Amino acid sequence: MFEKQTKVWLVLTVVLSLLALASACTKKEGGGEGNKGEGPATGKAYTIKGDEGTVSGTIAFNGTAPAPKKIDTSADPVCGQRNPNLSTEDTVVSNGKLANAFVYVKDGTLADGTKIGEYTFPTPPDGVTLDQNGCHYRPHVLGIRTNQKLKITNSDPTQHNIHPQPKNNPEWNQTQPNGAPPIEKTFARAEILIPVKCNQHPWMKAYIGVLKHPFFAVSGDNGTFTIKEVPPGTYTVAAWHEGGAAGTEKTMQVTVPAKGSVKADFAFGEAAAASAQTSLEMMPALDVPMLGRH
Ligand SMILES: [Cu+2]
Repeated sequence: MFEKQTKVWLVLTVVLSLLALASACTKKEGGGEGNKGEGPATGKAYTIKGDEGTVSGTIAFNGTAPAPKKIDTSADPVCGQRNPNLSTEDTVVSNGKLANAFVYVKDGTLADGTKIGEYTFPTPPDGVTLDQNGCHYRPHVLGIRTNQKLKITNSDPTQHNIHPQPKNNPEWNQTQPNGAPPIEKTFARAEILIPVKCNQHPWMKAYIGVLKHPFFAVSGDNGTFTIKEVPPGTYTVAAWHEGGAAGTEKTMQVTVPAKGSVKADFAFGEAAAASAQTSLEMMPALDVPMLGRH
């Protein structure tokens, strides 16, 4: 009787230890591992054919836009001196048009029948700059390619601590005193979108969209965007805007004609809220614990 009980406990202990081990592995790997095979590029190289087209449009904001709020910069008097009118930038609307929406080709098939994800596109040799200027990030939203250089500069007479919080890429944070050289980083995996904060100034916020292809744009102050050199084909175009836990994304199907252009107009705000869909890309990938995974 005693012996049988001991055996049961032994088996239970072993099973529980294995389960604990499995969940520890899962945690260490993070949520985004294995996400759609965003690793090294394996597809065929796309070459410009001269028949590429354009996707352009306007991002509208329906209803009353929230008024920008003045930011309390008392945590760092230098920021107050440098930028006395610093205010929130989460919803920048003028004349009913929304700035800082990230618009990109999410998926689709070229006229030659190849999925967009099967092609590779050369990484631009030039980097993209994210500047800390007046104690906010400029630009507020930016797009970059996988493995393209991100150059972070500090134009302020104070110290910043840039801290991107990705789900599919490694997280890091780095202090950058005034006068320090630019910090250069890359992101190996596509990710929509990486929130960036500053550990020094709690109000500072930026978003970085990382894509394997060059077909993305950010809406300007007049709400318009243009994505050029898009190969003819039928695509899902997505517009992402910050807000809520993981932003809001809207999608639509478009067909880009050879040497032609197509419109993709989106709307955010009140009237559009009902059809809003929360970005799935930003949610942690479902990860089932597996024994002996590594
Ligand atoms: Cu800062």
